[in-house]
Amino acid sequence: MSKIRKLLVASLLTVSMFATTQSALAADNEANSMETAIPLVPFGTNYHTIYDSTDIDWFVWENTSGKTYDGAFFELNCPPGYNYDLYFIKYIASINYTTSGIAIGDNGPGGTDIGHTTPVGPGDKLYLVVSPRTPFDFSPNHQFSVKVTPYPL
Ligand SMILES: [Ca+2]
Ligand SMILES: [Ca+2]
Repeated sequence: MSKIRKLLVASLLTVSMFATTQSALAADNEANSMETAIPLVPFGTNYHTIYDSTDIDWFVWENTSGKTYDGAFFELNCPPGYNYDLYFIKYIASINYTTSGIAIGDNGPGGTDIGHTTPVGPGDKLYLVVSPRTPFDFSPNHQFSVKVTPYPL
């Protein structure tokens, strides 16, 4: 690799690291309510932080595909040493936007909390709410991730 190319790669890496840090910081006060929930891209992994003991983060996936999925899995991956809780809320479009909510089972610090729902009709909305399990479970420097996986494809 030429010297110039190496420099270019190094500076690009610096820029992307900076961008990641910036978005994590800028996101601190975001997504604290249903109205400001962060849209989830299905199958994508979405990273965020719980920046203090009172922070909560809302995410939403709306089934805009026009089709009915048999179901969807969703998950929260906690950063090592931290335990966050996952609460799931479903809006069912075909039943006048009936809402139901459930706390997803806990798998401890660094664990993955996994839930499942069936079916997911057109216009349904799946909300994921992430919160600290104890007053000591938060870190602006460690990201958790959430993911929703509808099926079949
Ligand atoms: Ca938040
Ligand atoms: Ca947990």
